[in-house]
Amino acid sequence: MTDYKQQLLDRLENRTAKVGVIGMGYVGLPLAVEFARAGYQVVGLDVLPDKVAMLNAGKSYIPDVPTETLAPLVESGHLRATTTYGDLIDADVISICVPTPLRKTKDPDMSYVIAAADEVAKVCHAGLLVVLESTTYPGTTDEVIVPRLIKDGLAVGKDVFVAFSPERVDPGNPTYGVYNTPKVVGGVTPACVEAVTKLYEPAVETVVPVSSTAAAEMVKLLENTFRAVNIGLVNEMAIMCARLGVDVWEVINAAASKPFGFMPFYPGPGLGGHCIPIDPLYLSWKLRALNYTARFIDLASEINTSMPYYVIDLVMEALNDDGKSVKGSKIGVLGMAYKRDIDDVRESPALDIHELLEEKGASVTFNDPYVPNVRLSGNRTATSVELTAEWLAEQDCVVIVTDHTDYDPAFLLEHAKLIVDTRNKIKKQTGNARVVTL
Ligand code: SAJ
Repeated sequence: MTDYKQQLLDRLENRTAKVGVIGMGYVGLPLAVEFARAGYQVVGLDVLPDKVAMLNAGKSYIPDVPTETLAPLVESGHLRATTTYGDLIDADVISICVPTPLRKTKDPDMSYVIAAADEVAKVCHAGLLVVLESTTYPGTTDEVIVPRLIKDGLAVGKDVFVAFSPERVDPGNPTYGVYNTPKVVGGVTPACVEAVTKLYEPAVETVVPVSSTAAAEMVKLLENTFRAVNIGLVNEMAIMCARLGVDVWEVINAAASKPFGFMPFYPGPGLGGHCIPIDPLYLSWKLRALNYTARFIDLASEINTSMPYYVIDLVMEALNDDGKSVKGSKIGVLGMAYKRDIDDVRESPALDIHELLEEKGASVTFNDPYVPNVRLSGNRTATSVELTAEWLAEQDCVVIVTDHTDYDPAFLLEHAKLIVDTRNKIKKQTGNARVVTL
């Protein structure tokens, strides 16, 4: 009688384990790299052939994974990519890192997870460890992954091993990556926890086991709900401070002098990214099914999604002071990415602001050194314009939406007439332009 748990532990211990990672995106690729660095044989699976071809050529398309890091791992054979699930037939571990977006109706879109789980079921065998990394509602691993793996009579914790481990990738973070960010793991059974801990131990500095997959799923949702709610709080503080004639940035920075019991968050033009605006709504959706209303999540979402409209109000008031209307004005948007120094525009509030200004009749152009072009509604594409003194001078108003480090406040102040600064980028207002800050 084969002891599949021991067989798996041995393969992980001596690094002969073959690890499949499904989804070569901003989560899967950095994870695949750390598994390869740890010495495992890693096969990265993605549905996009172009991504697979680039990876097999040792070229990275994820800014957080330099090509210089990736190439040697491909050359040494520790990492290769494929579009074929059949290549995972002899995997000892399969990690699922696929998107968990929202549908237009704001409820979870589990189609990517289900599609991946159905494919994993086809290559499932005794001795396999499956880890779900995609952020999702509590219960997903037990309710969606497990049933697909045990259909041929395999027993969880004896023949197959199943766990959840939330991804904690912070795109563009120069300090924390997969290796030095503690990894929370929750297993269906104690044997599953033992196996998933053994998997991660050589690939990350710290493994943090919790008692169940639901606990691990909930850890991630607490982390991101914490951010969404606090960002919503500080966005409302910005609106209240504006009503009071108080500088919210001064208030936050002074509050941040408190060495305990306070953590600064900063107001902005809205909440972007594929995580913070979305993950908490997975939790509130799940609780609605249990007849409970997650009021903090709903309120934070309401405030955060209202911020682009608040920015439009600031622009209208600023132009009005100059005797102008939005309609017919030339407005330049600085930064389309959802946060500084990255190229990702998913859920970016800049897209809303660009569209809302156009709807009010403004002629809108944008500059973003990281985003050469963006897709707008109606299948239109807008292209980033060069940030020149001439372009700035042509604008009736310039809106700083993403405070990329590339933007030089002195240059903006020298050449723009009116700046609406939603990120407090223009700390000192010496210069020609009139500046309105969120
Ligand atoms: N934002 C604010 N005010 C703040 C902080 C952020 O308006 O004080 C905005 C940002 O501009 C951005 C959005 O919120 O539009 C999300 O910001 P974020 O810093 O949470 O960035 P993400 O979503 O790329 O990364 C986050 C991780 N960030 C940090 O921990 C700092 C973390 O929450 C998760 O590991 C990751 O999402 C994820 O994948 O869940």
